[in-house]
Amino acid sequence: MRTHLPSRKVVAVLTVALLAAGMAACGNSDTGDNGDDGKITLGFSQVGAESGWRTANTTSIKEAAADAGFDLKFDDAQQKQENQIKAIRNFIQQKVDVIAFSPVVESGWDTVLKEAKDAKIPVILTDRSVDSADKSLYKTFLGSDFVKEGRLAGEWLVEQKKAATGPVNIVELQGTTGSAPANDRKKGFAEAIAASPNLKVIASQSGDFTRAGGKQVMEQFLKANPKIDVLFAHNDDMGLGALEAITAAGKVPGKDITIITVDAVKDGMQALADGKFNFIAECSPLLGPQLMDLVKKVHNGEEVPPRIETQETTFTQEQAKEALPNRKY
Ligand code: GYE
Repeated sequence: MRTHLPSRKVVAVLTVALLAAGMAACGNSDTGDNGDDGKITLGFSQVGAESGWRTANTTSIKEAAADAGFDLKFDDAQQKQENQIKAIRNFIQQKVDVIAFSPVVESGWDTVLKEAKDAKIPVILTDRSVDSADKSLYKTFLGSDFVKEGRLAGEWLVEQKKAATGPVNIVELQGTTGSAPANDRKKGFAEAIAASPNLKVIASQSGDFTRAGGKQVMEQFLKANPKIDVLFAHNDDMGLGALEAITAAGKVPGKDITIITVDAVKDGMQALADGKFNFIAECSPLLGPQLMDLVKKVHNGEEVPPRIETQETTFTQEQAKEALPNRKY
């Protein structure tokens, strides 16, 4: 019986042809792609999973990388700089095409950034920046203006308390010690309230950007200070943790203590709409699509602006009620 199977000879010819086509595709690597599949490989070192902001940021980055068709190597540093340095060194060893990372703290990056530069792997900073004097160690920094966020929080408070005659006691929950958002939000807030002598920060400590940290430090603040009028928390999560401590101390959050936070993630916006928070300065975590666009550009050797600032707003309780139904994170 005759079959329609191709002869051995035909199979052999086809195989050779397919192999040749495959090799041609692989050999087409003048763009510097390291993988065999021609995809851009992006090594991304994330800070951790400390907050609602961070979770939304990770989702944004993973989704945008998939949409862009990149091969993403994602590492979670669990809020430790040493883990980030290790991850970056791994990316260099694996010869990824581009490295992006959100530096947990500002200082101490020069050596590893120099290693990436020597390996000719472009680096993009996202969300948080570094304090390196040598700006040639990275291509660009995509993220928020944290000083501005702190200033907006302070300016709102100054306006609210402009009729106050007596002292207004403020406690501050700082983010991770040494991180850009903690340093900068503290600075912006302090600048904004500086001209109002009755507004005074009576205690300021790190809650590490976590709910547990916010709760624990607020408990200490409440024990040590009988009169607290205002809480400025450097993110929603610490503010949310502090709510528990405030309620447990028999005080009404949003009334007895005015609460100002930063981020505007869903849980924070809910607390604001419910009257437990009083004001939020927004900080957008949805950096993924813009980051992937930059990755493509630096990979192609295109010039990119050295600083790209995220667009943000602020929310009062009324504005939070309006915005909440459409909030994506
Ligand atoms: O505000 C906080 C997170 O770096 C902007 O980190 C980010 C901050 C954000 O843990 O919630």
